[in-house]
Amino acid sequence: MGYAETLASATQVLAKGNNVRKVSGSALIAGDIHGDIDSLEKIIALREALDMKHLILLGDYVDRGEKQVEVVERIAELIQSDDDFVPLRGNHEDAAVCARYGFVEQLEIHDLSNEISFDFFAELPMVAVSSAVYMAHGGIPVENNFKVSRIEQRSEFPREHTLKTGPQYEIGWNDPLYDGREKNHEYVASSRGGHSKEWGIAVTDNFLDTNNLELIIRAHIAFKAGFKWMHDNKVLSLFSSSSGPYDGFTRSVVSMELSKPETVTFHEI
Ligand SMILES: [Mn+2]
Repeated sequence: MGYAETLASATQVLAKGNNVRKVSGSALIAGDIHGDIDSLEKIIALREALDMKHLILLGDYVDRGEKQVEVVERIAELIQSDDDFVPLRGNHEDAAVCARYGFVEQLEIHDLSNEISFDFFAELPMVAVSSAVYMAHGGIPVENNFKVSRIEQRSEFPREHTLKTGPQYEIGWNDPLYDGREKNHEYVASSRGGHSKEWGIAVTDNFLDTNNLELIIRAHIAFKAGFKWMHDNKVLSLFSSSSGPYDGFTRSVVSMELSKPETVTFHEI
């Protein structure tokens, strides 16, 4: 199958699911990929080697890096053969962002369809959740007593090629405050612009209490070390690309038992 057929088939598989994927057992979890096909192949091989049930990718497959089309096609391929593979939607899986940061240009170079690509991106789930862990690309919406179940039904949140506001948008774009600022602010407007926000530890605590969870694992910030713990170890940020502008960055992933946050184990790939 070529790119168009592979994505169209994967889109049909994804359309049967909702915005939130329930996960349990063991998992390998990775952050931003940004066109780093070498990273993606190593992540897939590591999940096999460690015999992890799930592979959970936290989004941002395209823009900036060198092999964006290859990464998207590989993810679409895996979706068709593996129910335990959970690729979440990042803020870069968005038509307006891709027009600005490189993927639309890559599609032109490879003579591939924008429409098929963005239909596929729009069907990706936003969130994976276990009995203890919430996983999303950016994180959580700044909303008092926000319940994960509120965004579950795809019928209430139509899949848009471009997200502009609302809980889905904030899940893809928001960042945790850190380096002390998390204790001084409930939330602030994000330096990323748009409607995105940076949230403090009070929002993390309210969210975890409301949903009876213990840990948030998210991506979205390019930490050179590949990861950062925040909010008294209740938020873990991951980054897993060393392609393009991220040359020299450490690619971090974690394996864990999804019901036990204390089992988080780091791997450099
Ligand atoms: Mn991002």
